[in-house]
Amino acid sequence: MKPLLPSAAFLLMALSAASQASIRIIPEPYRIEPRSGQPFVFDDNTAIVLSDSAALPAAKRLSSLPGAGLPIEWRSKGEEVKNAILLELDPKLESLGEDGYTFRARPQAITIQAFHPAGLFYAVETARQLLPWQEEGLAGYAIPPFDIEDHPRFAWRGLHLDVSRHFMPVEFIKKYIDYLAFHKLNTFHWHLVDGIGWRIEVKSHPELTDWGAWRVVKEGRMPWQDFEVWKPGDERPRYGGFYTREEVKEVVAYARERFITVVPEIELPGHSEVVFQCYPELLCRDSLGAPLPNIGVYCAGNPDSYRLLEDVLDEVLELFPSEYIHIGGDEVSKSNWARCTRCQRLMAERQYAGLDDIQSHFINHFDHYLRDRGRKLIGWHEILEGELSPEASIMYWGGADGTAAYLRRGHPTVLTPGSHLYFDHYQSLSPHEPKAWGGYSPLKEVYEYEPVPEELEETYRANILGIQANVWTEYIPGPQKVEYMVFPRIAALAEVAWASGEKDWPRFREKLGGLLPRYDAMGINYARSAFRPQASFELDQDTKQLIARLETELEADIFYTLDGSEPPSPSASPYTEPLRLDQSATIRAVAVKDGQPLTETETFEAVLHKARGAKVELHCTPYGRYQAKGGYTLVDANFGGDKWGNGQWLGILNENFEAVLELDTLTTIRQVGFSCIEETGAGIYFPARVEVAVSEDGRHFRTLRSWQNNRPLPIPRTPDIHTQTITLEFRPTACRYLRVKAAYQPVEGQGVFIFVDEVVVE
Ligand code: TNX
Repeated sequence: MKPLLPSAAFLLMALSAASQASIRIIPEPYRIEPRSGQPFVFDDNTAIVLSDSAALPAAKRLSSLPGAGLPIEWRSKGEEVKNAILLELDPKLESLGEDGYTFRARPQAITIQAFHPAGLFYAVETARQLLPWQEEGLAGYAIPPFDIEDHPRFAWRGLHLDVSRHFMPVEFIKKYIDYLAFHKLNTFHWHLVDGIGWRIEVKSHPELTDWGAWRVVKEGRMPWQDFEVWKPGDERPRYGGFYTREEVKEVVAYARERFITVVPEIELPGHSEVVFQCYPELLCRDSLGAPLPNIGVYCAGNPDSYRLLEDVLDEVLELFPSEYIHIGGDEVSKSNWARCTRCQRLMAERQYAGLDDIQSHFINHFDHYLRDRGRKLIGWHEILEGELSPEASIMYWGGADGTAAYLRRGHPTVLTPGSHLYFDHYQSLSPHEPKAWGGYSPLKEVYEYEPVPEELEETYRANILGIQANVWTEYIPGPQKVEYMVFPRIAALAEVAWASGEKDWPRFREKLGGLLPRYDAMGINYARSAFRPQASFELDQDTKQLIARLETELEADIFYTLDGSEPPSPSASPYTEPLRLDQSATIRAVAVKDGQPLTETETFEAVLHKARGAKVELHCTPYGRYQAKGGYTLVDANFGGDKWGNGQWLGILNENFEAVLELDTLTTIRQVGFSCIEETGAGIYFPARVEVAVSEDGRHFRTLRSWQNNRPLPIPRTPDIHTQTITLEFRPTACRYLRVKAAYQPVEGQGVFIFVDEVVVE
């Protein structure tokens, strides 16, 4: 006979399994140890208990969690507590650092201890994720027994926001700071100045915001095209805004209560067009005394440039107590310096070898200026051009694979790699994504980012101050879209910045699935991009069938159709395994939760053309990172999509494209489609000419057809991305070999790419 009651051992096992499952915290704590035994259960008398006023801010924060409302009570140290959450500082926990804490849940009490109030603060953020978010009160809510010991991996855990390209209201800045705190981030990099908007009040130079905070709105132009400062009296509509000194103080104080440092950025010596629209007299001048064009760069030979910036920095230092002050320093256009009399004089006097030294002269001046006032300079990594002051710190924004080389330069460095942590980049490859700057950094890539390069010598590792994600707002007009671009990638950022353990994508995925309803409750407009089905195609070389895989980054049920109808429809099927296709098909797919589609429907064309899987000989050399799968890229029945940097496109630089495809047997063909992509602003152009030739022996080719690009020249440089299939039709022709040539479009004074993908043969 079977026993009616489960054994005690089984009960214990079940309990500990359950407790483990429910402790889902982002970022992952250093150590979580589930314990056996009874849970802690809240009732109407549960209180927060403390014995030290240093713990009071954390106690208040805990008490104000949604639905918590727990009373705060005082006890003398060491007194036994029951039915309470005890918050206390413990000098013995120094080894956990200022941000570390321990969190123990037992049936009688929850005990939170830390060395420093910052640690208590982070423990409360952990508690926030353990408690329910509905405003229903906690009575009856149970917390399983466990121990947490936690501390962060990196000291600088940053998130940046560009408020120059688009102004963000101060209420939103506070919300943003709350978002950082929720994710245990501790540095808010406030990008207050850039070429098209000055956003911080400066008492000594009121023009900077009276004029420089506003720009003329121009229909159909991007804000930086024909940028023009708006001045009172102008009838045209204006756009902009700025933060008053009072607002800045408010933000800094708000952040400090959350253990967040606000690092201000004042761009110099470049990215400053707006400054010279306010003060044209500061522009570099040629030998006749005429001002040089406003390319956003300060004159390095004019003492007034330094005076203005020192005045600005004096006020910035008053408002911001941060150790680091960011001075920009990225992408400086230096050409004026070569033509400016004063800059040339400076160069001669100092015997500088080149323009990079002028840049260093400028940067190092402010390095000293800040150091004399007890602060540290940090700037984008381009400040290394020339000879940078050894004390200066760097913010590295190149690709993650270039990190080690920069760290070996020996400067303290914050890593903000453009390859992984640019939250202005796309989160999915779907054409439904709202316009972004370019680039592609999906959630999983952010999560998988490893800051410390394996090959980096131990001695240089200490140069890593930490990591940060950047949010540039060229295409982000306001808070709603900031939230879209930042969430949920901020959760992955938090993991990389805080957690020390092995990466565990399935666990992160599951934890984030649990966090999304909380984001909903917080009213956050997070992106559902991680629920957009992505298709990948693989050719089965034996059967020549196309295997189509559908997947989403975050867990969801996918429904698809092959008849063109919109899923979830009666004809939709749940996706359970890869599809094997014998002929071309249109796959439409969507992720569904509780019967509701989570995103727009994605459409994928599966194309089974006659050259699929053919042998390919390339007669050109794909460039650098744009090798994709080599010649096979052209016939893998996989289409590159509309992002040229996604590793699915072949890029050829300053060279004509040429490939020979060898079909399995003599085949009759009547059409060739040449897939290409263009972003003229990035130097990628459609070809000038395409030509198709055929052969039966692979040696003697006969040209069947050619195509000529008849666009008027010069072709404008724009950031728009276009894809095109250039189709060449001809009389049905039997062949074994097919040669495709594409000539690149020469452009005066610059390199030109051709980007090619599938060659579709029908
Ligand atoms: C480069 S990254 C910039 C920004 C742009 C960004 C767009 C850096 C230091 N400078 O000015 O907004 O690219 O992704």
